[in-house]
Amino acid sequence: MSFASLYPRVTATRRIQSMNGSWDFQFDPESCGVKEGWANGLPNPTDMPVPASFADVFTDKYSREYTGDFWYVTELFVPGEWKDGSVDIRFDSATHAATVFVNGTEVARHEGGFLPFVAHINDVVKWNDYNTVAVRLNNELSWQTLPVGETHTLPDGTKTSAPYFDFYNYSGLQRNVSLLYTPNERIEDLDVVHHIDAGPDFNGVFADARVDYRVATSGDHDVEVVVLDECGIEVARAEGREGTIDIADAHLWNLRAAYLYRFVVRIKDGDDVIDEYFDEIGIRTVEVKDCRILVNGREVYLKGFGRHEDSDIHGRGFDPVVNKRDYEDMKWIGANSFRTSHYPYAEEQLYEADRDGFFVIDEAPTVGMFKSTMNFLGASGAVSDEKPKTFFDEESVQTETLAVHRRTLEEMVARDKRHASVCAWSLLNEPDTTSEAAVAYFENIFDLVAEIDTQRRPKTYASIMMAPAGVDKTHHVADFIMLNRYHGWYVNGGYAISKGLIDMKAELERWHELEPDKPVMFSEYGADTMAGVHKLPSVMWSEEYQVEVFRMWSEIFDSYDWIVGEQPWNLNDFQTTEGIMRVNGNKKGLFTRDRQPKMAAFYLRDRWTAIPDYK
Ligand code: GCB
Repeated sequence: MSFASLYPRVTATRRIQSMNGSWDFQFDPESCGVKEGWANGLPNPTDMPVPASFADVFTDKYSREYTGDFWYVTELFVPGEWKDGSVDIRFDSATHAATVFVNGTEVARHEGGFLPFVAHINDVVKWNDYNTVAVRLNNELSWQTLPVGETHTLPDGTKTSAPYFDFYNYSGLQRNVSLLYTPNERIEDLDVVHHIDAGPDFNGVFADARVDYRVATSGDHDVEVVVLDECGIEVARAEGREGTIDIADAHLWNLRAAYLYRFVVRIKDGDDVIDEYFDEIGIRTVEVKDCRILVNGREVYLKGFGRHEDSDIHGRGFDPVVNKRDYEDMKWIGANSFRTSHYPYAEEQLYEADRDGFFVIDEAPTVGMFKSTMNFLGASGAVSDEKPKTFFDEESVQTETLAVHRRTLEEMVARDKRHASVCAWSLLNEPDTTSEAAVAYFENIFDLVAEIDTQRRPKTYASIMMAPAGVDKTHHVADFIMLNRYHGWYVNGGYAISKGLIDMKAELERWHELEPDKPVMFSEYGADTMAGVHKLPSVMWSEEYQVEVFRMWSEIFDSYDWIVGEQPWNLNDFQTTEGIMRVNGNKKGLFTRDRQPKMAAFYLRDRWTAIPDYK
């Protein structure tokens, strides 16, 4: 797993050949592809761009809604001169489960649609020749997939997804696919932990820093680490697989004022470089203390969003252009943070957040662990009387789902642990925390992350409105309390909005009694709003009403100094499963799906540009 988690880079010793482009594509509703030899070529393919979700490129509903097995096949030339090294195909994501074949032979399997994996292909490849690469994917949801849902079969035999979440169940090869060449003896992992020495005159920007590092390799040769500043000037170096690097007067990574050092790692044999890898690393600390979140020892106030990787036609397919626009919109509005709701985003997003100084709450794809009316039953048709009400009471959840969850967290931390922008982990979104059965499960996964994240970042989960203070049974595991609350929309909507303010304040005071040392932040609140609908006086769905909802929330946030952040739902409107609760998608965006501001975006811009990133 560790090699798979290193972001691919070309260096003195490493090569990358992009496998993005047009692949052959075919649905396999009978799951007969393996038996019928589709791994060697598809009988009746159409072409499909990679990366992209397949759903929205089609014009018929059967294809868009397709649930089950489906295949991607391409031809791959493998350079003969790469024979002396390791050749691997890296899938940045394959949603949700994948089996990879090269020249008809299975080379890898992976479950989980939002994290990378590699297929090692040296043993099956034809060198300096063309090879057939086939991927069988499956996008069905169950209680053992993350995210969680069900798969139903309609009377005509077609399968359909019933997600326990509202975002559309986009799938396919949605991120980059690359062919990697690395030396056989190679760097497989790099771990860094930062300490800063902030003296009495510390201004938050420069401080003497100590970086504890650890390099994992697949051989025995010596390792060197060289640190370059942003001008390419060497500022420190160290020998050995683990040790400490001192950087005097280091330029720290800060919110919206990033600084990145280049850490170059080499395996050496005398003067010969056996392997070289580098990463752009920001030096910063993050901790929770006395009701505050501190970055470099300074108190931050988080302004930002819950987001989605979602855009027109591309679906969840990684699109650097749309992504860039999201960052520009976030900067324009005065944001300094976001949560990767509800799955780990493409690594390119995190590199952008590193460069732009965004505080990222990195969320696992653990959404939908709540069996109730809030699971968008009306929208998705996921109603089932057979299942118990409480998700965590189910035995298979405590065994199989827990194992999947643990493996996913290991992959997420391995991939994202070096990013300065990743300042906190969200291990679940809106789980059912009302039952005792959740307690041991939560302790298990929170302990795991405490153990594997050497930077010991704060950990939390997004709390659902039906598990308020006093009902929620798992908050003891969270380092800070993160609330999704919908006063002004799902409850206390419209004219009753003033009651929302009173009810929310009452709940907040209860939280503070229960957890007097933990800061609280809001990771969701908002109102569905159709861009262009205006009404005086306001009604729900109008742009005027969305502004009123945000004004109400601002009043709440400004009432308590232990509230450390506000992240409304959502940066943009996004696609959902069709249903009675949504008008062609979730419309709680501050921006439309084509990334244009609604009226409330101007309200928030005025508010946020007046609130400093550091208190
Ligand atoms: C939530 C979920 C989010 C939904 C949102 C909504 O609580 O976490 O995924 O999109 O509510 O708009 O209903």
